[in-house]
Amino acid sequence: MRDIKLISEKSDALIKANDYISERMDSITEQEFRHHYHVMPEVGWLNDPNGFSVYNDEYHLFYQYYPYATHWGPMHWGHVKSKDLIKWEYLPVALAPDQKYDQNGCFSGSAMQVGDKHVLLYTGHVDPNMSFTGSTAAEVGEIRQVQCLAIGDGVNYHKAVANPVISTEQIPQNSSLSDFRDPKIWEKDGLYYCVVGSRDEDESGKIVMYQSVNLLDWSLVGILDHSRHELGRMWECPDVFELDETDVLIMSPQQLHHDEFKYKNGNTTVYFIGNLDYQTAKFTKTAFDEIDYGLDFYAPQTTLAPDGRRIMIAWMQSWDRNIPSDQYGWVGAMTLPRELSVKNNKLYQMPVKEIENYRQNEVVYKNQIIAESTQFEGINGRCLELDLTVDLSQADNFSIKLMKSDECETVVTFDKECSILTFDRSQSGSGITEGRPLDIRKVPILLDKDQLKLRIFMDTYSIEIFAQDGEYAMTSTVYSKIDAQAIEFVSDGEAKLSISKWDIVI
Ligand code: DQQ
Repeated sequence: MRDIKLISEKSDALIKANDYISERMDSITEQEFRHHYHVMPEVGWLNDPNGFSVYNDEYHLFYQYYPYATHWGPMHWGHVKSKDLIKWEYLPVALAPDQKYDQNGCFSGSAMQVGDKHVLLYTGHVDPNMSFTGSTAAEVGEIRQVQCLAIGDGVNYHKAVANPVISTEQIPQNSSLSDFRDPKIWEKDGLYYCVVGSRDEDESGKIVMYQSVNLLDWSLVGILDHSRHELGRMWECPDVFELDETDVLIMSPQQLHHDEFKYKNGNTTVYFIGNLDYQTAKFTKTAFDEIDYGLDFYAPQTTLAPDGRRIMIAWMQSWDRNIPSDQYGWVGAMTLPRELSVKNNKLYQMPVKEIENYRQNEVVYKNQIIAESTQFEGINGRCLELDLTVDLSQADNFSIKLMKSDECETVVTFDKECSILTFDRSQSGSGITEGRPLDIRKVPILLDKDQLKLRIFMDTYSIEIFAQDGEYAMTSTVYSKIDAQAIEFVSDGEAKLSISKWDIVI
């Protein structure tokens, strides 16, 4: 990599953020109201995963971060690293909004190792209307987004003197200058590429691709795909990768029209499977679908593990609603990292195998007939994995009640007649009072020989469900009171249940 000139001194904004967190670190020990095995902020607000990458044999994950409050504000990049994707260590905040081109936020972006350096590519956000304390007024009159470079050693990061490296002039014609963000960088055959989320003049989303030989000079290759008013207004957080001999594009479209089962969350995430032509940037798609059918899953990003696995992580939250954990001084968490695969032109996902190293206190029941409400000794709790197979040949439906107490429950039901799996948190007493009143999601599921297979991961305030060996995923937050620990099974016929349960202990 050619020598790239960097701003060497640390800004006041960066020092202030790190001091603010350090001063509070000792009091962040009240674990009862924090997640145990999901990445979450030390204190304050977290949204999108950023810069998910392997650097010097360790996984690094950055995140959109506003440490000073439990609401979104001028974005910093928080930072954690891990040897195994499950146990994470906090590192200093890597980026703060401190330059003219990112004065109102260092928005989402990505990272990769180049030589012995860790390279970050992120969006500089300038918004003259932002009035958060600490932000300076922009000199331009309109919102502008540009792409910027920072380089570091795994702990400290420095912005390039040449920033922005992709400026407003390089945005294709007919594209918004204010919705141009979230670069994902990768290298192929000695060239660097990045895709950036964009919005067309016609008010529909698109993805733009650039190419570079040296990380500083970028040229436009073309447009991967365009929503044509069918799939949202702005396409955020794109990611492109090769997997199982095909190309995959994932992204997070805003303002999708929902149908009976899909795109319920307003802002959701989709994948395209197909072929990317590196000469024209055209992505020819052969299949597409929503990535996750839960209520809280957004802005996923992937990285390639040293052993060749493609791993995805996402923000386990949705926009546009109050988030009850704010009473404990934090908001937002990541999903479990998930291994992706493509089978029969569909994207499958399963939690990374490393989570199994943290299983403890195994409890197993085999071939139990569920004919009425049933609880099993040892099957309860809030921080655990359930692995179950249900034979439904003698039953029409089957439910699991999770996070149950006398006051609340969250129910997962499979209805055999319609072949639909439903997640229902409407009785969870979760305290979601504002925003989109979305409490129920349904996904049509095909059973194999009447066998329903579920893996369910619960942490303090989350439930992640992987059905039929990862063909379907449903991820949701549930802010039920912490004493809601019971688990109950119900069926209208004679469902035959085999179940294993482990506590997840970090
Ligand atoms: N969040 C970031 C943007 C991105 C959006 C700002 C998606 O870069 O488009 O916090 O959640």
